[in-house]
Amino acid sequence: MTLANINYAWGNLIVEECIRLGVDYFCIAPGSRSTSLTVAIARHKKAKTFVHFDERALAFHAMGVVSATRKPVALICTSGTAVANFFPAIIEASKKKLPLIVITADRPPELRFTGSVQTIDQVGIFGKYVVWQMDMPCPDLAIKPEVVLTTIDQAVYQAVKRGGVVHLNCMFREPLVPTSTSSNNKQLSSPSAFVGDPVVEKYLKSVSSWIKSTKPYTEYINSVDNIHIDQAKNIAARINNIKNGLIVVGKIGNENERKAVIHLARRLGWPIFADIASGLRLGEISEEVIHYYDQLLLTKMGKALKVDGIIHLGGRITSKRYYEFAQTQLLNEYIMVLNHALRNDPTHQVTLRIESTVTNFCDSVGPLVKTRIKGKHYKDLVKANSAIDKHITKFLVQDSRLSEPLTARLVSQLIPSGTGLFLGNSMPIRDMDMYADFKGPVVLVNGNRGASGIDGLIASAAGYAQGLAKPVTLMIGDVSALHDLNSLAMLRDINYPLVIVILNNGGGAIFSFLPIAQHQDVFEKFFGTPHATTFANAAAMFELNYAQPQDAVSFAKIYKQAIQSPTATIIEVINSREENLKLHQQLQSSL
Ligand SMILES: Cc1ncc(C[n+]2csc(CCOP(=O)(O)OP(=O)(O)O)c2C)c(N)n1
Repeated sequence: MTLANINYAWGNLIVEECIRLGVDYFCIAPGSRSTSLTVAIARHKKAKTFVHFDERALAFHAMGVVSATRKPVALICTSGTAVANFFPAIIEASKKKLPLIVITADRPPELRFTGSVQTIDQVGIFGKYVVWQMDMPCPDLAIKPEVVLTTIDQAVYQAVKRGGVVHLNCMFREPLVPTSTSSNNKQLSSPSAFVGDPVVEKYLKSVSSWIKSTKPYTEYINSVDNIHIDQAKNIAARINNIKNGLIVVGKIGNENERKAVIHLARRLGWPIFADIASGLRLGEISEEVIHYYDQLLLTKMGKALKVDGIIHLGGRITSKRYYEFAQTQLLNEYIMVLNHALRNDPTHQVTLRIESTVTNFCDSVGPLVKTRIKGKHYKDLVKANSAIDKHITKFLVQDSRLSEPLTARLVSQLIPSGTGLFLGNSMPIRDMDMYADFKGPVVLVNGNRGASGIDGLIASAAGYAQGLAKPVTLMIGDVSALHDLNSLAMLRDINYPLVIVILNNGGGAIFSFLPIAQHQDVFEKFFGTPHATTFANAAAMFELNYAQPQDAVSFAKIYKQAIQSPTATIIEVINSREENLKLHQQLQSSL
């Protein structure tokens, strides 16, 4: 009966986290599918409950409570038309901008659209009347308990911050009634709430420090304009408790933000892992920046690296290895600063989420953190960073081919300072992230990393050039270039030249790095998607300059001309996917 207890564990996680966030008034309508939630609420000593059989009236009651207390209230019902009965009050709450946390139970996916009893399509049912919603999966041992906690934290933050209704649609698979010995336990806010079933106990081990504490898993601070001095002191104290810290920087705004980050890192004596989109990678030669952190994480030293706290400033990180590294660390804090409210935490590790600009954060908190001398892990990283730089230079120069890593490195060296660099998905941004020469000029880096699509990249880069009012270099894969071929027509109408460096390896090179590449019966046709297309005729059709350099010297010559030309240019660099894979592997194993 472990499944019932996993359902119940999720019920307890949801309820306990709601209560820690101040959502302690639960309006419940009776029903079976919501059993895990109802029982968890009923047995929680801090939960205030109000039960009523008519969901329509219950929802209006909940809204009335919120309008009086201005505190969010939770509203719970079973699956089916019960959910629809919440709608009138949700509309009213949304018009009044009242924070309401609607949690509806639902059937598992195998029972949806099957004619199963009491099953309707509940996903997105409240449409534009909710400010945030999520369809939660069925409780499952394969899904970490942290996922449940960060979801509740995000839901309550969205409801309060944006003033409105959030909808969590929670699927539960039978059996629904818990059998764990905790069923008689009335002290559900204590760690003993989660004991009784050895499988569940093991499952909850990763959140044991959350269970022992009384705080929410991810605390949110909304300080867009100004961090209050008390909050700043509190944040600084948490940072001061970190012994071996690391700063990680994703996409950030401008030069001021970059300076503020370096300043903070110097004060803390911590290294910076800087993403290619951070603006701290190209032309930034501060010792704090570990440009080759991705490569470094491949080495023995990188694998042995241990930190107990991370400050993550700005957007997501391109390197997959970084996230793998973060998940192996025993972190006491993962502090994330980002200028919007949305969860940006794919590993579910963030303990403190500050909605603020990076400059505001660094200026308010920076002066309050204690100044430290650089630790040993820092000095080792700096040394390794410069060793990797030398190694990459040597490795790429000795190779006579115009490979994709070498092309990325050449672009990072040759691109004129202050112009734009737009990086396509999937290998171009990775090549630049791994092999760019940080000693090159400072440029403005961008890419479509929100959803990481391979569509619209030429059009986006053209728009970026127009918006920046500067020339832009676009590095793009061949499949992505084919995908957006008709956007070449746009290049006649923009005022600033675009240099499109197409890394043509005759298909999708990224897939050669994935385990599916071992399945030769399906790989080429369905993943590699080979083609023999080259782009000379496309350039001719759209009246663009075109060149196909064969080596580094001719690439440099052509690129320098292209970036000065008023007409857009396609520079096509031909490689094979097999050789590209081999080269990456050789380079990485040589480290
Ligand atoms: C619109 C869209 N369709 C499909 C994908 C899945 N996808 C990711 S990378 C890739 C292949 C890209 O090939 P290419 O542009 O040649 O770049 P390379 O992998 O060779 O660097 C595909 C199809 C996607 N990200 N976006």
